[in-house]
Amino acid sequence: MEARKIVDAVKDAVEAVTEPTVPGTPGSGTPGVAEPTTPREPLPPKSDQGTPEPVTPTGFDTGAPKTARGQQGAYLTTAQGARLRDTDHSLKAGPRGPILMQDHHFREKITHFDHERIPERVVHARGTGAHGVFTAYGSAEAITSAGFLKKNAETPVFVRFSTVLGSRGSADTVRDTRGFATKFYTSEGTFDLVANNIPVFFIQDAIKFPDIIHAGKPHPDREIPQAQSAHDTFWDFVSLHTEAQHHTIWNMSDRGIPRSYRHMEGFGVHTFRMVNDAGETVLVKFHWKPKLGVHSLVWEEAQLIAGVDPDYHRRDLYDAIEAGAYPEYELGVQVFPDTPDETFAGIDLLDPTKIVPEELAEVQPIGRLVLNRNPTNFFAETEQVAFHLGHLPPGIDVTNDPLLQGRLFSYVDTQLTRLGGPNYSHIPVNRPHAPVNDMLRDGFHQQAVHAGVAPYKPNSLDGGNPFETTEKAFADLPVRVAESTKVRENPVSFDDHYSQVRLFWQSMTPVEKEHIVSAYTFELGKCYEQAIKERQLLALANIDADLCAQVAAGLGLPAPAATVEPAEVAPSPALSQLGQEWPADGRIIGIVVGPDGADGAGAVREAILAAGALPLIIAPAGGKAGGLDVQRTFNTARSVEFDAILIADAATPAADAIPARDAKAGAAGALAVDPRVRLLVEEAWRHAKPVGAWGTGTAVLEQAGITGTPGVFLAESGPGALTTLQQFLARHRVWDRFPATLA
Ligand code: HDD
Repeated sequence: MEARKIVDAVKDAVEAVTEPTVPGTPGSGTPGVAEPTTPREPLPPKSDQGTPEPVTPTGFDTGAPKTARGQQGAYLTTAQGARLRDTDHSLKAGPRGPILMQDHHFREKITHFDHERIPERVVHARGTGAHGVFTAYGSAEAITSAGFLKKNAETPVFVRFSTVLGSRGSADTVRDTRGFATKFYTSEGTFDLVANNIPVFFIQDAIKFPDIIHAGKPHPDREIPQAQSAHDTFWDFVSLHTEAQHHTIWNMSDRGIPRSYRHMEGFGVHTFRMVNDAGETVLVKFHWKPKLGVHSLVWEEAQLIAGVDPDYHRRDLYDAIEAGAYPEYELGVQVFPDTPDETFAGIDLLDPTKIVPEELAEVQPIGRLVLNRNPTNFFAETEQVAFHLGHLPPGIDVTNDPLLQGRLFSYVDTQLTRLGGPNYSHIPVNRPHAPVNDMLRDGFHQQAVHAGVAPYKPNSLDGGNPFETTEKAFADLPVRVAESTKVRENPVSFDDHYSQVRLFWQSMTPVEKEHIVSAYTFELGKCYEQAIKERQLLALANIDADLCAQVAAGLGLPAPAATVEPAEVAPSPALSQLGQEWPADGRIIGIVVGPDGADGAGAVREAILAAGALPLIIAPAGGKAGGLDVQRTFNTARSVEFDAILIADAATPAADAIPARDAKAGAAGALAVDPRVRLLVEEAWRHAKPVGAWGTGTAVLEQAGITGTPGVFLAESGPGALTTLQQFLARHRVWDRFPATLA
């Protein structure tokens, strides 16, 4: 009896709060703009929203509509095109009854949703992509027959940038290698240049790839840490497997935390072979050089961004393209004679843990890439794009680099799981722009309606089609393969694991060296196993005694003696990121104003825009500040978003807006500075960014105690501040401020 009462009471209460309402109608409780009730013309489908066109060997048109899967028409339909009256309620046996099995719309909707996810990439899972155009200079015509490298040839491309270790949802700014994979849709077949922002690799033989990746990925028991190399298994592996030391020092340098994908070099890593129309061959290494120069974050900044804006690099690329600040890169090659020993200046060109310093072989520009279009749909394009080193047009071929050889297997293999079968080249983003006439048939997700009856050769039934040809065809070069016996061995030249690591270290400026020492100290400091730290210190001793001593001091451990005689190396200045000046295009400058704006802020904003950089007005609240549109408020702004800060107004807050813990801000009688503005300035200063002020803004610099330090300037007016600022931005950071900071 008691239980019955409780049930009734609950029922009454539930009925009281479930008065039926119509969404979007007055009184329905739906805030803001109501859902439109009459259909409008939808936006026209974008060019790449169609289904893949039917591919047939003979050009047979199946008559299928070309845009069958683009969003079309005003009315909702099932997957079969039947219009629907209601997609908000399942079909039930009465309003309170169970769902009926016959609800085909419910089952279609939920089943499709249940299968929306595909496996993330086993490495490089986190990434972002863009479309662009590659224009050849013609300078490579003498060394390759590839049509897309002929003078002024324009080739559409898709690029995907990525980190390596993290999962799909991990942060962008972690310390890691970055992928830089480019698909050139050439008229002679697709060419994929699957590159990284580091010119060497951890391993010399592809058979070790699962080992290095298992070591770098999170620990298998706890699945932590995410997207990090600062843990025991990574350092366990690289300290034992010392050929990884070269790649590792690049990761520990500022290259491991790029400022953006627009500020990053790319390297094909391996040596490739090019062949010209006369059949002559050369060996080449590919380099991408960013127009904006190579710049990096500082470590504390990278860590903060990972929390404040984990999509930082993805957002940067997307916003830059939307704003018309198209990222640009120049493609270059180092060219070497194709000699039987495949070495250059004593460097084994088949060893992917070695570079050829640019001072020994100049990088010769062969074309320019402009990224000018964001994907329409992230999943369709960026997630489904599939790269493969074996996608080679006539004129470019592989070498026997054992890492490259293994990659030739892995990239096709991995797509079979990731994209669910062998027909991934039918996915729009993967479709070649060259005519396809293969004899591959059937399989999961087949999109082509192949005509003909004889997908085999030789045949007579299809008139002997398709025919082989020597004209513009890929040729397997008659490269000599040494007569040898089967072995599981590397060439002896691969045994030198330290001399080029030393070369890298010795090519760094003092600031860059300081950052490398901090990075090693941080990462090893996160390891638990004493033996691993000691073993890595031994590897550092074999690289450079000074490097080892500094890291050992940071860890509080003795510096071991080297076990390998240090090599004599000639530093390569091209490896340093410092010492040059670069355009300030697309750099982001925060201008702090008060609630009523600030004198000169509007003029300086215009001048920044005219200089090709991006000004963002930061004010106490959103909306307008003295006629200026406010883009960031004191609540939403954080220093890491900006390359420089200008304070036009001390932005004096109302007394009660200052949190109690900051009540001591400023000396007695001084302007009260909003603590968030002070934090903005202090962080920017710590990260060696230029900071300037005029008017009452100068009070902020004084209260932060940074007046008179390098890169901190007081200007008479807004335009005056910009002139000074540009000089600092050209060098990216105020390097003189290091190493006084611990960034
Ligand atoms: Fe790899 C993806 C770059 C060695 C196996 N790799 C992948 C991507 C890049 C690279 C940029 C992401 C492509 C995308 O955006 O879809 N990988 C490199 C470079 C290497 C390298 C520059 C050394 C010079 N990779 C390497 C080895 C193996 C693989 C030695 C295996 C033996 N890589 C793969 C893979 C991935 C991949 C498992 C994962 C997703 C994919 O291929 O499509 O096949």
